This record gives sequence, C-alpha cells and structure tokens, in this order.
Amino acid sequence: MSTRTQNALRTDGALWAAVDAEAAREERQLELIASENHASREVMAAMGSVLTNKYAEGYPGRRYYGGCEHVDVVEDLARERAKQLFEAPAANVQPHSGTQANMAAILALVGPGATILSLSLDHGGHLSHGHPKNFTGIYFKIESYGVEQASERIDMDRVRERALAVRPQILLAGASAYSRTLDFPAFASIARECGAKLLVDMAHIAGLVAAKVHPTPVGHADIVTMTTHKTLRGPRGGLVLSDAETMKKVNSALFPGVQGGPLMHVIAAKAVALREAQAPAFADYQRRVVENARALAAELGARGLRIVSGGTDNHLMLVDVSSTGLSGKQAEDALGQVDLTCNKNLIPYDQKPPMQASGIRLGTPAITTRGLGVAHMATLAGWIADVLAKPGDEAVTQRVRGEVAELARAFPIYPHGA
Ligand code: DSN
Repeated sequence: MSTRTQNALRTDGALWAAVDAEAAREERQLELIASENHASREVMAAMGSVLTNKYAEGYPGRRYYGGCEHVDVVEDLARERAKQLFEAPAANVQPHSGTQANMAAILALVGPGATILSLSLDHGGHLSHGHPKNFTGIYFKIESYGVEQASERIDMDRVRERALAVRPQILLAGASAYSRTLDFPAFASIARECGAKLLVDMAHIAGLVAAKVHPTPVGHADIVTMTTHKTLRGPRGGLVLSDAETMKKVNSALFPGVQGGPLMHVIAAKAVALREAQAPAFADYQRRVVENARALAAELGARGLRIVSGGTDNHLMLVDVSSTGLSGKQAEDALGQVDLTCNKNLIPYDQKPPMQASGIRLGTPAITTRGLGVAHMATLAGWIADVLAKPGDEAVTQRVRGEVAELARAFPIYPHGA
C-alpha cells in the first residue's frame, strides 16, 4: 500500500498522531530493552491485512467456521516453517502471547495443584513461571531454584538437589534476565531422574536458537514455548513446539482450553517472520547480536560498571549500577533522558525492592537490527557510563542526547518509512 493510500485512510487524527509519535520515538531512541526488536515491514503488513476479519476457531482442516480455506493455508505455512526452523515434529502457532503458550503447555502436562520447579523471578525468571498473582502461582504449587551468590550462574548440581527434594511434576527452564547458556541436556537429565516433565520457555533466546547461536532445547524438552517478537523479530505472540502426541494435548489445552479464535493476521505475520528466520542473513544477524552484547558488556566493565556473572553468552546483560550510587530506576530514568531506552532490573540477591532495583537490563537485538556493530559498542558504553556518573547533568545530557540522535539518524530502522 502506498503512503498516499495509507494517509487517505487515516481519518482518526488523535490515534494516528500517537502512532506516528511512536514511530518517531523508535527512530530517535536507541532501544536497549532486551525483549524488544524492530519487525520488518512485511511482518507489519501481514498484521495489518484482511486476515484480522476472520474467525477460525479450531485448527487447519477442522474449523468451527466456514470460509477458512485461505487462513488454513496461512496457518499451515506458519506451522511448517516453525517445524523446519526449529527441527521440531509439531508446532502450534496460535498462542496470543508467551504467557498463553505457557498456560497451554502447563495444562497439557499437568492438572491444577501440581508442583512446578522454576527459576526464581528475583534471579531472572518470568511472571508466568510462578509469580503468586499469575495463573501459575494461583493454581499450582511453585518451588524455585536460583543462581549461586558467588558466580551468579545456575549451578546444575544445585538444581538437581532442589528437584530431588521437591519432586516437581514440571521442571521449567527459561529466563527473562539470565545472560548465560542454559544447559538443556542437564535439565532433561534431572527431569528424567525425578520423574518430571521438562518445559523450556525459550522466549528470549528463540532467535539465537533458530540460528544455532544457542543450543536448542528441542529433543530435550517435552514442550518448548517461545514468544515470536523478541530475538525472533516477528509479531507479538507465542508459539509451542513438541512431539506429535504431546501436541494433541497442547492443541486442546490452548483451544478451547485457554483461548478462543486465533489471531489469523498475527499468525500470517509469524509465517513471514519464520521465513525471514530461515534466510542466511538471519543467522548472521543473531551472531552479530551476541558479538555486540559481548562487546558492550566488556566495554561497560572497562568503564567500571559491574556486569552480573562477569559477562554474557547471549543477547542481554544485567548491569549492577550500585557503584554509581543510583538505583536501577534512577539509572533507567537518566538513560531515558538521553534517548537510551532500557529497564531497571533486580540483580541476584538484590537488597532493593523490584520497583527500585540495583540493576538495569540491556540487550542488543534491536540496535543490531538497525545496523549497529561491535565498533559502536565502546561509544555506547561510554555514553552509558558518562550519564550514570553524572545523572541529570545538563552538559552531559545535552552532549550525549545529541550524539545518540546523530547515530540513530545514521542507522534508520525503516529507511522508507514505517
Ligand atoms: N516482559 C518480557 C521481558 O521483558 O523479558 C517478558 O515477558
């Protein structure tokens, strides 16, 4: 659709002003939130297509509505591409989000009241792995494992001890703020030993796994869940992988278990993203994401900022900002002033409450998508260190914001418009 046609359709001034402002914000700021990315225009076009009009409860070939012949093609394309990309026997592309993928996976494996052993939220876990106010915390018995205080890494011997002590029905591996390689064969061995099912939520690292930059959980886990919008760089949504038998249970746990009609326009966008992820350029992108993260962590370390666990193996890092005298919240705000967007984050064994926190989480997926490379990471680390050393200082803020704007302009996200 031409820009002129799009403009002609824009009758809702207040709404489109906010959308345009968001597009300008994304272009102007450098996005360091580890769970965000910039999807391609083709992904976004699929989400804006007529498929949003279609009800298609059920699965391809077995729908509760007529007129599904074309959306069946779309969903089959998405499922097949997911299976090929992750070398998995079966896929479900309908989850509206990662949390709904996790709901379906858990309900496919166990009933309410079962014990789930997962990474503690305070040590990098996720809300849908057991927060008291999440469905997991409400309907299941949650036990947790953590990272070691000295190494700030998961020690698989300790996970095994916990698993043998609490005897979970589900052992859950996966994290939102953990920068080290997850040992899926070891998780699988522990699950087998204590009679648990292994659920891996690889939301953060799905793109890395697709590119073989992080070892895959497929073949080790009973069920693998993910989101499609983080390193995988697709539309917002979830996806589930398993063997064919388990997938029958996942399918009915998802629909009619926890969802109604699938979002066919989003499934179309997932199909586009999964095709993009099969291209050699995507593997190259994921390698650069990890190289950039390693370089950024090293440069921040050289500027005196402590990186949790001493570095990173993936796309993100936790930076302990205690040495600056700031909380994570204050650091997030100070960096926001210079158009560097990130989020405050608890660090392991944090003494501060979650809304303050002692750390920030930084990720390289989005800045790598717009083209920044290893050579830019020293500059970026310099800006971060300068701002955190003098938060709110007018001269530093002005200078860094100007330099960030210049670099952002040199690397547009959507050179032909969003
Ligand atoms: N909120 C996501 C993240 O930032 O990691 C996880 O759902």
